[in-house]
Amino acid sequence: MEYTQFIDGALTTNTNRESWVNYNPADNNPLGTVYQANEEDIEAAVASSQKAFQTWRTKTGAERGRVLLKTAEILRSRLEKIALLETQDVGKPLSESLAVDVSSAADALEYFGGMAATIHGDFVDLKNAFGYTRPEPLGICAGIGAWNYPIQIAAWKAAPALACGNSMIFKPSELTPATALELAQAFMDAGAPPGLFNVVQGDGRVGAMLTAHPGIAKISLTGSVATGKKIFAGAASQLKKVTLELGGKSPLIVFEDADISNAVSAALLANFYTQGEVCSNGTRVFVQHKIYDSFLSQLKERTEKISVGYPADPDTQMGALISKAHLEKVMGFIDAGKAAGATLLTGGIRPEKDFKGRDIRSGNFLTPAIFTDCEDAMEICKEEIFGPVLCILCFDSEEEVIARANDSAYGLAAGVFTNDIKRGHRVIHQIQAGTCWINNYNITPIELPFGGYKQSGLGRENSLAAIQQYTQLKSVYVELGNVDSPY
Ligand code: TXE
Repeated sequence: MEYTQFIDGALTTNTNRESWVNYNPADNNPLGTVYQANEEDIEAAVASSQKAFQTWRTKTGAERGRVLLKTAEILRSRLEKIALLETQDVGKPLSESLAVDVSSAADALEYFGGMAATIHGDFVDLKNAFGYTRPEPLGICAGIGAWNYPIQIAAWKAAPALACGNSMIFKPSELTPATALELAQAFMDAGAPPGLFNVVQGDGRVGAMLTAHPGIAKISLTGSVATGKKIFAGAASQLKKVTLELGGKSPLIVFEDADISNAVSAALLANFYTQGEVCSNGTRVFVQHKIYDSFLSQLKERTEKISVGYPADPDTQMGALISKAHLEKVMGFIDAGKAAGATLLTGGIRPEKDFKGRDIRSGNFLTPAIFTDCEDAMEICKEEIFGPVLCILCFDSEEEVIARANDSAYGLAAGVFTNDIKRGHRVIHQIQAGTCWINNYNITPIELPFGGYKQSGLGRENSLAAIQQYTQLKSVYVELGNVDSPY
C-alpha cells in the first residue's frame, strides 16, 4: 500500500518523495510506504483548496449541509473497511473502531451538516439605522491530527470547518496515514468540489509548513502540549487563528457514597480504552478512604479480566500501543513509578501470549496496569503517560480532593462519582477542567463542547461552540438617514 497526498480530488501518483514504512502495531509488519509532502505538494494543496474555497463559500448552508450529510452516509456504508484500516494503523481493537471511531466521525458530519443551514448572524435595531452581523468563513483551515483517533479527529475538524464555508487541508499523524484518505474520497463521492478537503502526509515538518503558510488562515491541532506551544508560536507571526486540543492528566474522584460498581466501570473506561491512549483519560483516580479497599478489589479483578490480544480479533478488548518507541516510553513511566515507591498492583508487563493463547511477542502489547501507594508528586501522577496505566490515590475530605485534583498544569477533563446531587455539581464547579462528567467518564457526544483549561488547550471542538472557531464576524452598519458630520 502507498500512502500519498490527496490533492484536488485524487491521490497523487508522484512518489519521488522522502518516505518511510508504516507498521502494524500488532506485529510490527509493514503495512505500506508513506510519502512525506514536500513544498511543491503544499503549494499544490493550497492552490487547490483556495480554488475550492471560492466556490464553496458561495454555496448556501443547505447546499453545504447536503454534502456533509451524504459524506456521513458514505462513511457509514464503508464502516467495516474503514474500521479495519483504523485498527491496522492504530492497534486499537476492531470492536472499538467498529463501534466508535467511524460512527463518531459520521456523527460530526451529520451534526454540522444538519446545522449548516442554520448558521446566521444577528440583527440590531439602531436609531435611524440598523446593523447586522455575518459569520463569514476564514478561508483555508489546516487540521493536524494525532494518531489515537485518526478519522474521528479528521471529521471533528473538517465537519464544522466545511459547514461554515471554509476548505481544509488535513495532515494526519505520520503514524496513521490511512483513514484521512478514506474521508477525502468520501467527500469527493458525496459531490464536494475537488480541493475542498485535501490531505498531505508527513511529520512535524509538514505541520510546521502548514502553520507558516500565509495562504492558510487557521490551524486546528490535536496533539501534545509541546507541539501546541510550537504551533501557537508559529501562528503568532501572522496572528493566525488556532484551536489546540492537547493532553491531560485528569482526575476521576470517587466519593464514598458512589455506586462502586459504576465507578469501577468508569475508571476502566477512563484508563484502558484504546490502550489508554486517550487525551481525556482520568488517570488520577482519587478514591475516598472508606471505600478504598472494596473499590480496589473490584477494580483489580475486572482489570485482570481485560482480554489483551490481536486488535483485529472481534473479541479483543485491548490492542497494541501505537509504536515500539511509545511502548518503551510507557514502560519507562512504569519503571519510574516503581522506583519512586509506588506499588504495581497488577499488569504493566509485556505479555507473550494473548487471551486466546497466540504468540504476541512481536507486537507492542502491554497488560493494563494499576499503581497503588501513589503520591501526587510522583512522575506517574503528574505526567501524561498515554498508555494503560492507572494511578490510585486515596483522599479524606472534599476540600482536600478538590485542591489535589486542581494541582496540575493540565485541565482537559474531570469526573466525579457521588450519589449526592448537590456535591456532584458543587465539586465539578470547582474543578479546573473544560470537559467534565458526573457519574460517568469519557462520553463525548458531538452536541457538547470538548476542550481544555490551562495547558490542555485553546478553543473548543464540537457543538455550537465550534462554529465560532471556524467563522469571523463581520458587523455591518446601515444608515437610514443623513450623515451627521461636524465638518
Ligand atoms: O504528538 P505530537 P505525538 C500526547 C501523548 C503522546 C505525546 C506524543 O502524551 O505520548 O503527545 O505524541 C504534528 N508543527 N498526545 O508525538 O508530536 C505531528 O506530525 C506542526 C496527546 O504523536 O504532538 C502530528 O500530526 N505540527 C494527544 C501532531 O502534530 C507538528 C494525542 C501530533 O503530534 C509539529 C496524541 C510542529 N512543530 C498525543 N510537530 C491528544 N490530545 O489526544 C509535530 N506535529
